[in-house]
Amino acid sequence: MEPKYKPGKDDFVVLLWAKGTMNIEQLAEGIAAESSVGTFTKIKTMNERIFKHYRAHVFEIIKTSDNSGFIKIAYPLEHFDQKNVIQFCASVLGNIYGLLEIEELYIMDISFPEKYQKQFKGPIGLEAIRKYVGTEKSRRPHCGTIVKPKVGLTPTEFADVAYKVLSNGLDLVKDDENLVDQDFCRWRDRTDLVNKAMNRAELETGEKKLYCCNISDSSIERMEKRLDYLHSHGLKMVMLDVFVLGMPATMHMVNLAHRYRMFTHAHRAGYAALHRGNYGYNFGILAKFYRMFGLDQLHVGTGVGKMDGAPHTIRRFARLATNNEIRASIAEGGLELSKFDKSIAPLMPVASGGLHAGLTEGLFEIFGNDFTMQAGGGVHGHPRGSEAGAKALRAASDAIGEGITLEEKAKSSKELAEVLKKFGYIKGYKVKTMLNIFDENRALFDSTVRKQGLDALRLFDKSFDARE
Ligand code: RUB
Repeated sequence: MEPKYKPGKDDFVVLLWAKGTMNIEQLAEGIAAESSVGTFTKIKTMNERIFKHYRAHVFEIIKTSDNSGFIKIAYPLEHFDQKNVIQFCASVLGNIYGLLEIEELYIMDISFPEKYQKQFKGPIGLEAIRKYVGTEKSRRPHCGTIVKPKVGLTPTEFADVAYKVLSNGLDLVKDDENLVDQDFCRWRDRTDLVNKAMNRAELETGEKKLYCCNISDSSIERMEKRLDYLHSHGLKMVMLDVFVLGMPATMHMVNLAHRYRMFTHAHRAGYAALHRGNYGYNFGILAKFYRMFGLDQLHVGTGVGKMDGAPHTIRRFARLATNNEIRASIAEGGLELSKFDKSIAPLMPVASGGLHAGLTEGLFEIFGNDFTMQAGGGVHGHPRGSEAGAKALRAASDAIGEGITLEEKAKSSKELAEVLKKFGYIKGYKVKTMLNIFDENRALFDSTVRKQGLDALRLFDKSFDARE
């Protein structure tokens, strides 16, 4: 333990939670050693130069019991291969999870030095997507749908749904994470028909539309061929299941898409296997990676829909997508300060999962204006079908741009009024109150988490929930 060590601007700082069968000081040193220059015993090959330049420094321990606590470790930039993110992951997110003495290990946050970030180009980004769709001035959230059911529709049925929603106000349609190229809906047939449907909707509405075709595949060659095809047919966005694809495949496909100036949409299916519970690492770390890699749209949760995450947690993820300096606290699970290099543009956060138009005000409190709201069941489950569902979602998005409540907007949008009746209405103030209470009591929550550990943080996440 080096309490006097002050991390410099070229250090990585890692905040983690650990619990185990040894005292916390030993656990911390074991983790730092295993993820840098150490082994289980003293070795003759160690020398002054290696120890000085490449070791990890445990500089803070927030002890919650003899054998548990939060640990901060700084890693020197020289430790890492600065063109190869896999080497970073193998060090910092690697062997330590298998150490016998560890019972709980959750990496909460990592700060990346700006020098390290220089290897990445970052997203084309949020403003470019707004420019393409034509919402730079209105600043309304983008609205889209995942065509449902997730799988089973034929290309004709799929394109028919796409036309209905795009011609009735939506900005974007997308495949679901588990639709790629099954026999009932081959990707090329689907793309051709959706492209026609999209062109027709664009002509009719005078608006630019987006289709996110999911090209995720275990074969890089197939993904490349699909990307080329989408590009040569004028499509502007492509979807990747980034977590299951893994980092190298994701980075490769993003780089290729960006050569074509095509935007990339990241679905994160699978991430929660690491993110939930007290073993693994927080989605915020992946969000940082994905933004540096250059994903242009990223699912970050909703805070009001069907997937996990309280409003304050999702707000932090949304900020990781859009801000260059992000301040957080231990009760939110983040380091005090995270910075993106100015070369890394903001990306468009996507709220998706159990959404419907009646949740839009709550989303606005969490995200502000800059996000895409995607509803699957919330569009196609409208009492009068997908067209009406699309109109309702667009009305809700327009309401945010116009600065009026959904109740007011529903006076001129029958479809929105029907959604509010069927699915309900979380008024914005309810989510705002949750966020305010969290912010006002942040110091108290921080000290509680510091005393009681990761379980206390999980409890705050559950208690600050605006859902009934
Ligand atoms: C949403 C859906 C998406 C989830 C994934 O459908 O199928 O795959 O958004 O979750 P529906 P996340 O709108 O019908 O619920 O965005 O949290 O990764």
